[in-house]
Amino acid sequence: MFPAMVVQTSKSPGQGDAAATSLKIFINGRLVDKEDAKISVYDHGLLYGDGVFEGLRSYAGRVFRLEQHLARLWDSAKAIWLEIPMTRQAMADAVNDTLKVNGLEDAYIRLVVTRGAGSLGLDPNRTSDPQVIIIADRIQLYPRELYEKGLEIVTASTVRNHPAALNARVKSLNYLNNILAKIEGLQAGCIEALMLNHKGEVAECTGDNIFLVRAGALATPPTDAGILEGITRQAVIELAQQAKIHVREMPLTRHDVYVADECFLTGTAAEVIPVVKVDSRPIGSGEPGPITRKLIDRFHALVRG
Ligand code: PXG
Repeated sequence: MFPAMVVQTSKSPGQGDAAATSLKIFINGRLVDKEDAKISVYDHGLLYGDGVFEGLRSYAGRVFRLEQHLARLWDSAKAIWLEIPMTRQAMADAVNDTLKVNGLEDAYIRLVVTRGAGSLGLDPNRTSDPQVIIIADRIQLYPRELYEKGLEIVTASTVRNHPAALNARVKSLNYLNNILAKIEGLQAGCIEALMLNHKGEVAECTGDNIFLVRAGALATPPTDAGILEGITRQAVIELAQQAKIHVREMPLTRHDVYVADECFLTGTAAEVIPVVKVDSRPIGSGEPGPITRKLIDRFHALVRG
């Protein structure tokens, strides 16, 4: 367990008032200046991507679905035999304290738990002191016009991790699978890319879940398609059900995407964003559709209401 939280201010000479206003980062129970927020180069999070993380948002100072994000973080950690050295309640308090000390209301929050520093070998038993890091910073949203005009995406040739290799439900520090697909998207001029699973079915995008609309109903790949069970995905499923829109979690193919009436993505950073073109094919009318717009409005009301 960590000692009571202390706020440390950089003592570096010459920083003057800037140090006092510097962003504070939580590391292992301490809030330190961004410049002083450092971990070992022997940390297995760096050496092997051995660790887990979460990305959260706060709206008007309130963290959206904090308990669900913490539950997913603890599940991810359990799946990789990593014990988080603090309680969930202490983590929740630390998240709120980190927001408050930085005076942030609308923020993006990154939680990171690494395996800790060890020897230059894979053996996790030869590590000590898992590092718990909380970064709260201003949010970098996708350009506003994309929410009105919609995104164009492409299918990446990089297949989503086989669930028996590294299950996509684990939000691990090894995101190379997604990054390789993201690079493919960027090279095609798209900020997101669609990933298929090892069976060739639609899985998800590199950092967002995918939904289709067909004949007035929603469809999204099921958990066992090898996807991260997005918190935003779950919120949108609930909003759709409240709006009496039928939702089916079912295996989907690229064909289903191409012939959908509407398509949108969900994620903590993106919220709900329309997709209007996939692999150069216009989806539906080629403009954000009415069900997508309705769910965007309902999502805004949920998080900001
Ligand atoms: N799929 C994947 C692979 C993700 O990483 C989502 C779906 C959406 O899940 P949530 O719970 O956010 O609705 C994610 C999460 C970032 C960033 O910094 C965002 C994610 C992951 C990593 C980094 O923008 N999205």
